[in-house]
Amino acid sequence: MKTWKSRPVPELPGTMPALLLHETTANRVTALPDDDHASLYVCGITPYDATHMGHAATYVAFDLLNRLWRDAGQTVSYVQNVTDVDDPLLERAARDGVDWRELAAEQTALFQEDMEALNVLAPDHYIGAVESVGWIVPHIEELIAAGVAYRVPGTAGEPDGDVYFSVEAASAESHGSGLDGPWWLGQVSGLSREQMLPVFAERGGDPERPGKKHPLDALLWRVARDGEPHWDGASLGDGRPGWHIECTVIAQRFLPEPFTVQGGGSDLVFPHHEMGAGHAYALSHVQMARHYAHTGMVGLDGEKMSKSRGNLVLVSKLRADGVEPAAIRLAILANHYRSDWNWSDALLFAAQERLCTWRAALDHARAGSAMPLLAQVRGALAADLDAPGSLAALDAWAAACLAEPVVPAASERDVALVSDAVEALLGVEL
Ligand code: 5CA
Ligand code: ZN
Repeated sequence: MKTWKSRPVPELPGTMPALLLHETTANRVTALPDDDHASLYVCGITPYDATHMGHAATYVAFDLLNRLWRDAGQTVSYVQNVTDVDDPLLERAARDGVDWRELAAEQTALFQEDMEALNVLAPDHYIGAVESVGWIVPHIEELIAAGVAYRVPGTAGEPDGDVYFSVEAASAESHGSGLDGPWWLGQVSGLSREQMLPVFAERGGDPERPGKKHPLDALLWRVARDGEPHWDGASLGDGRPGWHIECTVIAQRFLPEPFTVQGGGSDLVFPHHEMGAGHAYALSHVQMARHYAHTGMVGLDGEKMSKSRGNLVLVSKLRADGVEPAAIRLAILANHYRSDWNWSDALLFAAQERLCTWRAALDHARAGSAMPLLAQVRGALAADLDAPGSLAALDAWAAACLAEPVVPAASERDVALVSDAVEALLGVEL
């Protein structure tokens, strides 16, 4: 699928410190590998409604990581998917009497415009579920042949042949802790099976489906039903893939095994990233990702912002109202990516003020002030993407500039370096 356009990233002098990032499975901040090449997969949108502030915050957070790797001189391969066929998308299209393909295409285009406006660097590969069906089918066949997937007979009005991933068969019996060994159920999420059950049901799983070997077995292939889109599934019969296998196959196809970081919102830790890791290990006997990173949930008035709840603040709506995208980005960056936080008008207002202050301060940039500021901004971001810490360093720099107007004029070198640093590292244009 076509991706959006990235703006150029200025090169900065000096060096980036070693990058530390919170790792979900270990639940602590760990060092990222400093190899020449880094690879990133971030779970993309299900395009049935426009980009809300929660999506934007997740993609901006991983955009920081992408920018830091580049600043450190590492090359980055970045892959993102679009879940352009899935139950919620089909339900929304049916509710609104529109074609699901058109709905997906429209919302994906709008998402790309939002990402471009927010100065999020584009992935190298932007891949739809629909375009990956043909790659997925043989991998599901492999899982069946390996004895870790099975067909469920039709019961209670369901047709024969849906394929499920057997968590018991795929799970290693003996295992250590950590990611670099065989997968077992709980390796990524750290949840007990009792804790998994309600979350599984809440997030697209079907623990009650009759005929499954284990309630937590995850859908790999849904055979065709009347009125539902379906594709040629070779020996599986016509149908469509389950959600987790899509991301696994796309990641394995376009990234090294293991790739460096798997990212997404914290709502994806279980079952999505847990099952995805299980599918990947069962297919290749190599762990899927070296590091799992998750963003906190953005809410409105204390409730998670979600398309299903309808409590959305849309990036496109704010843009249409004339809000500068750089201010939206700065409002997001005022929160640490791992915390759960609420969107508010006050947050946006504060970001607009901050942008004005920084711009005014540039006119008074003092000679020699930019390099120490750059070191502080890099230091904050390298320590688990502490964007609020980097904003505080810039606020302090701006306050110092504005406190004493420079005579006769601002240092041009420092003006250029501060604006390049803010653009390259934070993705904000001054
Ligand atoms: N298509 C799947 C991933 S394969 C999906 O979760 N789509 S989504 O449209 O629901 O979400 C897109 C991304 O935004 C995911 O990474 C998700 O974890 C993240 N996300 C969704 N809601 C929020 C929220 N309220 N706050 C922060 N991130 C969110
Ligand atoms: Zn995904």
